[in-house]
Amino acid sequence: MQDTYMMVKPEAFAAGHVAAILALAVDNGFELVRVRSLGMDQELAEKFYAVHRERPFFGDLVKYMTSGPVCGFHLRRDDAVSRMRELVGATDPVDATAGTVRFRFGTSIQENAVHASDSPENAQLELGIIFG
Ligand code: 3AN
Repeated sequence: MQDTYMMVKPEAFAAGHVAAILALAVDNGFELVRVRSLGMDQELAEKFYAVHRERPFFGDLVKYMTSGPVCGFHLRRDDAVSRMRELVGATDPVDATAGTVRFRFGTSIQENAVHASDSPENAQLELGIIFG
């Protein structure tokens, strides 16, 4: 069993997609371990996305992630990190395969519905940041 972190981003939260996204995860064999809804402040968003600090979109990303509530899920299954990345789909929703979360709910490369950990190490870091 492996743990991962998935987070519904502000535009998908505001559009009412939290329950549908969680249902997709559960239907794909993920067990819900913990859930937390929160509003990220600038300090938390910068810490969460610290790996992207040097990217040109960092400022916009932090502004976006602090624009409204998000909902974080601690999820578990075998091979959870890769399975969740498959379920979430490509970063840009226009490149995402039909049936993926971003295909269904993403609206742009930045407002792409959800975050999902990209490695088991980052999953542990992110779970620590959000759930303590
Ligand atoms: P992913 O979320 O698919 O792992 P990353 O880690 O490259 O993608 O990017 C983290 C987040 O930064 C994305 N989920 C998206 O919100 C935003 N992002 C990535 N690339 C861009 C871009 N070119 N322009 C604006 N925002 C971006």
